[in-house]
Amino acid sequence: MVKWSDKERAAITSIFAGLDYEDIGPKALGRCLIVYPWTQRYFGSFGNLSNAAAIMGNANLAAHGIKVLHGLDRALKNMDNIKETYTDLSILHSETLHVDPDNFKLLSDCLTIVVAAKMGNSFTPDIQLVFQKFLAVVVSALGKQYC
Ligand code: HEG
Repeated sequence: MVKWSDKERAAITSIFAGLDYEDIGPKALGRCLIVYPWTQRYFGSFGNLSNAAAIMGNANLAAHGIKVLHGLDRALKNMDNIKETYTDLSILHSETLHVDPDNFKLLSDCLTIVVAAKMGNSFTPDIQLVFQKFLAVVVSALGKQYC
């Protein structure tokens, strides 16, 4: 099981407390679809994704980006039990949505970049370390029900 020090818990809580979900969520998901265009295939019903501007201006995608970020709240509130917390969401992505689990890591990298850009100098290496550790546990948990 993953261990979290008090310092790591405090850092994660403080990073998320400072995030504007409505800004960061759409930017992270939009960036993922632009940088890794094959991830667009899961959002065929969302409307126009024909170029970068269309992706960043797509309201359905923006709403979904916010939803995904709120999905991370579950991990935040259950840091000692992240794998079990995501059992249902992992099954949904695997069995219903057929999302290739490699894409979780790609989205988490885009999220890291967007958060880093937003936090600027406050995104120190120590903060990056704990943020990426948190996302790595989430990515692993979301991939756990694939077999
Ligand atoms: Mg997923 C639905 C969270 C990565 C494609 N995603 C959802 C939902 C949540 C969520 C909370 C709503 C579930 C529900 O309706 O019960 N997603 C989530 C997280 C992460 C992630 C936390 C990774 C950090 N998702 C992800 C990736 C893709 C993807 C990488 C595809 C590239 N998600 C996806 C799709 C849906 C969801 C297609 C259904 C969207 C819809 O039709 O409304």
